[in-house]
Amino acid sequence: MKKGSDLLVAALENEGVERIFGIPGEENLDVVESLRNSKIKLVLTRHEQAAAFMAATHGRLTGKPGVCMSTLGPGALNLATGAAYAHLGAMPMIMITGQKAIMTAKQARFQIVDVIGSMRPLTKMARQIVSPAAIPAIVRDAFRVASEERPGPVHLELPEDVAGEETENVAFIPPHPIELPVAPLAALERAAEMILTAQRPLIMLGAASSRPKLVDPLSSFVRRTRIPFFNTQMGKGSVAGGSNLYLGTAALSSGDYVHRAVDHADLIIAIGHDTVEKPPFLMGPKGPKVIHVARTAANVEQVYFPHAEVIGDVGVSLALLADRLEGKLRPDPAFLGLRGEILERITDRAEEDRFPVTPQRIVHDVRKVMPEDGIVCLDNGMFKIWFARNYRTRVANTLLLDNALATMGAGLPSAMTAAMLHPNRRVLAVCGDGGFMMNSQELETASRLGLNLVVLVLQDNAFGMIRWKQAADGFADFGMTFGNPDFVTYARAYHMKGSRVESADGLAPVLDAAFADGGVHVVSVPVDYSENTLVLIDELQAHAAERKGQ
Ligand SMILES: Cc1ncc(C[n+]2csc(CCOP(=O)(O)OP(=O)(O)O)c2C)c(N)n1
Ligand SMILES: [Mg+2]
Repeated sequence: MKKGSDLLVAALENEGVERIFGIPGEENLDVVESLRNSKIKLVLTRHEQAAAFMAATHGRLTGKPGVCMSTLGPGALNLATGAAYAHLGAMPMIMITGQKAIMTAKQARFQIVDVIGSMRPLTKMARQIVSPAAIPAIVRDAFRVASEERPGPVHLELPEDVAGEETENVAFIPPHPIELPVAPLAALERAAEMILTAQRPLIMLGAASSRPKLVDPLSSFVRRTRIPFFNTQMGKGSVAGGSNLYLGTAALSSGDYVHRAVDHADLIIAIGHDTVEKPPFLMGPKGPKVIHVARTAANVEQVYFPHAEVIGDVGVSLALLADRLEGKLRPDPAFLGLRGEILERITDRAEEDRFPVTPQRIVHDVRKVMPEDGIVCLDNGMFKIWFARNYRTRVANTLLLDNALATMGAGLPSAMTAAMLHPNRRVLAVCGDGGFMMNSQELETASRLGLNLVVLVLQDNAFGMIRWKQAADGFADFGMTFGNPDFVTYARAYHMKGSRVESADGLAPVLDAAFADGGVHVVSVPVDYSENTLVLIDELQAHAAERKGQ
C-alpha cells in the first residue's frame, strides 16, 4: 500500500525530476514527507512567485518541465504570474498546489478559492487529482502536455485527503521519445522555390528557435544556406557565433537600424516566430513576403500574416530545406554592407566615460566581463531594450529575457536557476531598481543554496521605462520616482557582499571582482537614461528623415 503523496513523488521521480521549487502549506505536508524520503530536492523560496519563475526557467533551459509547488488559495494565487510567464513564454512547467480535503469540509470554506478556475486561462491544462490510483497517468499526461510544442505550464491540484489516502501500488507509465511529424513535401518544395526565386532572402529567428534542441539544426541551416539573419529579442543566440551573417536584433518594431535589412529583403524566412513577442517588424500590404517555419501554424495578426508555412519538426524541416538550397544561393552583397553599418551604429559611444553610466556602456562592459558561455538574465525595464539591441550573443540561451509577459521581478529568480543548472558558468542578473525590489527577498534563497551569482542593479530611482514612455508621449513627468535602500548595506544585511560602482571605468573591474569573489554579490550602478530619448527617439527619427530625403 502507498499514500497518494508517495505515488505523486514517485511519479515525479519517474519523470526524472530532481528538484521542486516552492513553499508548502499544511495541505502539502504529506507531499513534503514523501519528498523527504525521495531523491528529489525541495528548494524553498521566500515567495511562490519566485518559485514559479525558477521552475519555468528550469523548463526553458532544459526543455524538461520545471516543477513548483504551493499551498492552496493564497500560495497558489502567488504562482499565477509565474504561470502566465511560462504560458506566454512557452516554458514547460508543472505547478502542484494543495487543497483542503474534498470528501469532508472540517474547516468550512476557510482559504478555499477556485484555484483550478483561476489557473485554467493561464495554463495548457489544469486538473484536480481525485484519487491516488489516477496519479501515475495524470502525472505522465501533465509532463507530456507541458513539454509538447508549444510548451507551457500545467497545473495539478492535490487535495490533502487524496494525498494521505492509501492505495494499491499502481504501475508507472514510462516516458518514451517522441518524434514529431515533418513538414509535408509540398510545403518544403513551395518554400524552397520561393527562396530560390527571391533576390534578397533574409532569415528571422524567433522565440521558438531558442528551444534547447534546435541549437545545432539552426546553426547548420544558416551555415549551409549562407542566408543572412536577424533575431527577435527571444531568438537571440540561437545560431552559434562566427557565421558573419548576423544582422542584428529587432528590439523595436520598426525604424531601428536592423530594419534597414528588413526593408531591403524581398523574402523573410521566419523561423520559430511566436507572436507573443512585441513585433520584430510590421508586415503590411507592401514589403517582403514571409515564410513561417515552425512546429505550429502561425497566428494571423494584423502585423503578421505569412504567405507560406512549413509546419513540422523544425530541425528536420530545416535540414530538408537546406538539401534543396545548399550551394544555390549567394548572400546579397548589400546585406553584408548593411551588416557593417548596423553593427557599427549599435556600438556607437559604447565606451563613453560619462557618470552616471550610459546604458550603452553598461551593455559593453557586461559583455567584456562575461565569457562567451556566461549567462545574462534580464528583469524588465528600459535596459532590456538596450541589452536586446546591443548585447552580442554567440551561444544559445546566454541572454535570457522575457519579451512575452514582460513581467518585472523575474530577473533574479531566472538567474538563480541558470546558476543552479550551470555552476561553472558566470551568471549575471541585470535588474532595474524597480524590478529588483519585487523579488529581492530571494537573495536569501540564493545564498542559502550556495549559488555563484552577481546581481547588477541599475539605479535611476524610478520606473524608468514608463517614465521614458511618459515623456515620449508628451505627458508631464509625474508619479514614477521613488527612493531606494542603500543596496550595499542591503546586500550586507543578507550576509553577502555589495559594491557600488563610482565611475564609468569602475564598472567592469567591480563586476570582475564580484565574479572572482564567488557567492552572491550585489553591484549597484547609477544609470543615465537621457540616452533613451537621445538615441531611441531623436537619433532614429533623424536617421529615418535622412533616408526619406535620399
Ligand atoms: C509586474 C509588472 N509591473 C509593472 C510593469 C510595467 N513596467 C514595465 S517596465 C517598468 C519600470 C521598470 O522599472 P525598473 O525596474 O526600475 O527599470 P528601469 O526601466 O528604471 O531601468 C514598469 C513599471 C511590468 N512590466 N511588470
Ligand atoms: Mg529604475
